[in-house]
Amino acid sequence: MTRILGLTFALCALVFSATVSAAEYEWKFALEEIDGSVQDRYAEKFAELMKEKTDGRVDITIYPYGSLGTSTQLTELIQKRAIQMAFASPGHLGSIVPEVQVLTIHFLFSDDSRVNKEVLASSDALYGPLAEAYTDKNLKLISLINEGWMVWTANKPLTEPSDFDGLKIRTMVSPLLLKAYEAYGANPTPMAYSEVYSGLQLGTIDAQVNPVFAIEEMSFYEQQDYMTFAGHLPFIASVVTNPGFYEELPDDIKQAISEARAEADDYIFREQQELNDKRLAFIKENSDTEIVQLNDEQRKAFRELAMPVREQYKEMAGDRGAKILDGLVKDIEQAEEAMAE
Ligand code: 6CS
Repeated sequence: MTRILGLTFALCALVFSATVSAAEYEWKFALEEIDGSVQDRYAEKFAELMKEKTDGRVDITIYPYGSLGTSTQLTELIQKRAIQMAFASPGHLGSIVPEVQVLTIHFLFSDDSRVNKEVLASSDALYGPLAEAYTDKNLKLISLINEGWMVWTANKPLTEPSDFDGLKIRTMVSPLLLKAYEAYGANPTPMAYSEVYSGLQLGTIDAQVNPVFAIEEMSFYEQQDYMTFAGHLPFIASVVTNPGFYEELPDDIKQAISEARAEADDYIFREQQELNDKRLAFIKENSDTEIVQLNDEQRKAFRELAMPVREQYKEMAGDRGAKILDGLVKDIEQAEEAMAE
């Protein structure tokens, strides 16, 4: 009932927010993050590039988190063709597209962010069978971007798996994330992004995990004494549209999307690194939060426990999921080799 009411509210908000514009195409781009975030910076750049490349024929309005609903509600708005573009993080989208949870598996990606960028831009596994899985759920995958390394925050350092024993760590809602943290002995608690701060404040959760920029802009660090960097997973988000809407676009607009996507991907790769660095410096200067960096030996203990989660992924995502996982592992290895040359 709450979800239906939320969606109805979002649809009404969209109707009332329609503005007069001279552009031939007016698109709404909804974010899972607030103003100034990585997704906001990406959307701003994408909108600017689309305007330039189409001589103003495409005008994109950005809707930050909170204006249209939770991540899952934004995905529903895309499926219903009520909005034209949105971010959909695998950590939430996995409840709708099980195969996308491959992008939430710990210690699968390279430690080298440049390798991950290449893979996210052009992996055959991701833009082949994974994109097909999106289409089956009435979504079109436009792009995949890396928003920075996920960091664990808690009121203690999390340096070995036993530190997770019974820890109530908030996760996004995709079911594989629960398996990932259960493998470390934790008590994972899925909830919407908007509820995390109060969850930490009221003690309904002990810990959470997000990239640095988000820990700063959502003020999570105010409620947590430690940030532990394990390098276990880059935060990946997908940019989506509606397949029917996309197919009806003329070829020149589709071409502009393809070019704008490639340029915005390059831009955000640099921008997110700078933003994450800047916000970590801010947290260090403005709080007593302790920063903990795991060494190779410590990471190995977590990696070993995370390996069986790959089999659990295959059980959840079926034959197509198995093909995506095996293909992605190869694509990462090949990109690592190419980077080493
Ligand atoms: O933790 C979350 O739910 C959210 N975190 C980020 C950084 N972006 C969107 C996502 O919904």
